[in-house]
Amino acid sequence: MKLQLLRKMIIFSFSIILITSCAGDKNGSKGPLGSAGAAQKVYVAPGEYDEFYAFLSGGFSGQVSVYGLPSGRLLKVIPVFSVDAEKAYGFNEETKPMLETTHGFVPWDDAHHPQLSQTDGIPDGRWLFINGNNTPRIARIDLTTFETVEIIEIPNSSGNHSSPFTTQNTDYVVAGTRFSVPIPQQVVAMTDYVGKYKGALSYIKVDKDGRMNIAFQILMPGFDYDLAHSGKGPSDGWTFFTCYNTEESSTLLEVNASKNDKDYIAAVNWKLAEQYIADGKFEEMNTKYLRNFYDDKTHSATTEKFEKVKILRPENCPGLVYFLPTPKSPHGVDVDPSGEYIVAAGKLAAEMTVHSFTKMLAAIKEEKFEDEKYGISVLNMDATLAGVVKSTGLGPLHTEFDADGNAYTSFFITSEIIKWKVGTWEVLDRAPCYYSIGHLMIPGGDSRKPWGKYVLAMDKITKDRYLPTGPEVNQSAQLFDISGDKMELILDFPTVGEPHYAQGIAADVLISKSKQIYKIEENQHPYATKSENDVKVVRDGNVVRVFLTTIRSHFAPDNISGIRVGDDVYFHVTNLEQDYDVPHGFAVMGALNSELLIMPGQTETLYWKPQYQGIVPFYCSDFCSALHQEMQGYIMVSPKDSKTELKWSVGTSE
Ligand code: RUQ
Ligand code: CUA
Repeated sequence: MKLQLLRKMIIFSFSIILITSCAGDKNGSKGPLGSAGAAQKVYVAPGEYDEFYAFLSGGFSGQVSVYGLPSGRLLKVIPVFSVDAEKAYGFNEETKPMLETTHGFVPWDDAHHPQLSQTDGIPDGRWLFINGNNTPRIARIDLTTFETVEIIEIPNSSGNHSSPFTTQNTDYVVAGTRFSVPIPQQVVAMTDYVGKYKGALSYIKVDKDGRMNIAFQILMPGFDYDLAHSGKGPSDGWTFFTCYNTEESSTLLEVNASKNDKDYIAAVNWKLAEQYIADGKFEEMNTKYLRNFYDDKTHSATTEKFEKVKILRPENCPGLVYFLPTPKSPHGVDVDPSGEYIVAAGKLAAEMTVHSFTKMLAAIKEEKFEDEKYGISVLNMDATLAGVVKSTGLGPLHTEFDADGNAYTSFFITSEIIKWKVGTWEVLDRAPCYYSIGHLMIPGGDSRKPWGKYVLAMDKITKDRYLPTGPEVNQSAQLFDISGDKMELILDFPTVGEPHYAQGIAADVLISKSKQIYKIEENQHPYATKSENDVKVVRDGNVVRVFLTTIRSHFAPDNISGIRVGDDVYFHVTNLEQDYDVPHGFAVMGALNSELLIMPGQTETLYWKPQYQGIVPFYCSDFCSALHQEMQGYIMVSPKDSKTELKWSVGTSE
């Protein structure tokens, strides 16, 4: 009954927001500054740089997009979990292995939470990690090249949502399963869910070069693990995961997972886990997962397969995990810059609960437990409580922090950001979002040293904010200036896909590291051609390899004959340019593939199977020079059984 009332309340308040917002009240676009003041704040003059990079997840686009702040200029879309014809990601032979999984080639995922690598709790600009929510994976993007260089599959997991949330020195990234399942996988009736389905929390070790390895997994009760953040400063060594569905229901979760008044935050002592592993307190479980790694030297990805994982069971490892009761169905869990406060946003609660790390340790020591679940002690809520934020907002989702001891929480249902003071819990300001904010981001806002200055709202519903584009309108981001006492809305911009989270970093940290070219002499691609003198076409049975080079403004060779219908043709194209921002493209008529976009000094490979005899053109698809349109060539395709010899040339017609 109570539950129905709550649902009605939520739906009702949500419709009020939509009604008021759709009634043409678009003041939100101006703010108290007026348009001119806001425009000045986001204006970055032509040729000037933005102050921050912002990395937004693409959600169902599977990618990451990079924006400059405060201008909101889209700088790049980085392909991660989805194929991308623009950059040949997942289409060229070099990157196809990146999307291999134990299920086969998966050309898509649901990318949720970008997370910058950190040193001493501060974003250091080495890598960006992001989780794939659908087919459990974590990807790593190298921030010198802005390319995805590694993707690891997470075994025993089903829906990798509470991930990757790095520890403060990037010792680990984490992965918590959204769906619990039988582990190891087997058919267990859903009526037997309780106790038989399990949720794995995975710790993925990140080594000095960024390479990821699954260090261990903790087999948890069959709850749904939603979001996470690792501790920092005094709480370094712990990770906090929100759990919902502590009811362990497998159907109509909308109702059945909202019965308990309180769910939990699982506090995991990963330093203790390391000790248990060192002491041999683990069991080794057979499983399967792949790891794909892209090597900058060979410009190629390879796939490795693994078959074992180390498992820790909390019931055998005292002190490894504790549950902190938290108002129902919490979503975000966020640790303040000091590392002392753990903020949980119960998305069906009106108040926000803040736990104290110091109190948590004391409660553990004094054994202030109120319950036990599958061998895991549940701490007494009053014993860990630091404070309650009485915000009167509805549907709190996620909190970030500024540099001055303030917190900013997004509220989905009442569609607003509420600013409050860490420590006194008093509400200082609130700003409406247009419409229905999900997560928010402050540059460095989940680190030990936030840069502050701006908060970026990622809104779920766009409605009338932009020119209509048919039934589908892009999701929308909104930028607020937070340098004063009051938040001021200064910019709206559409996003790529549906951002579920973002990270921001001062541009200075990345600018000097950004790679401009690949040095041709360092190119170790097995099919690279480093000089026009070395170009060739080689047949081995039905396999034909074309070793091509590009330089403004021609291909070598550009006349090729002797290829036959049904051959397996590989064009290995090396871009000989050594100038910044001079890629060449490569496209072949009728290829069941995308173009290639080859960076200076790089080699990429396009596969093509000719279907018809005749003359087939190829050309450069990236406008590279005044004579770009002349950058083209011909292939003569002979009949299947012909005995034509391979010939190739440039500058001399046969
Ligand atoms: S996250 S808003 Cu809250 Cu993965 Cu989607
Ligand atoms: Cu090369 Cu256009």
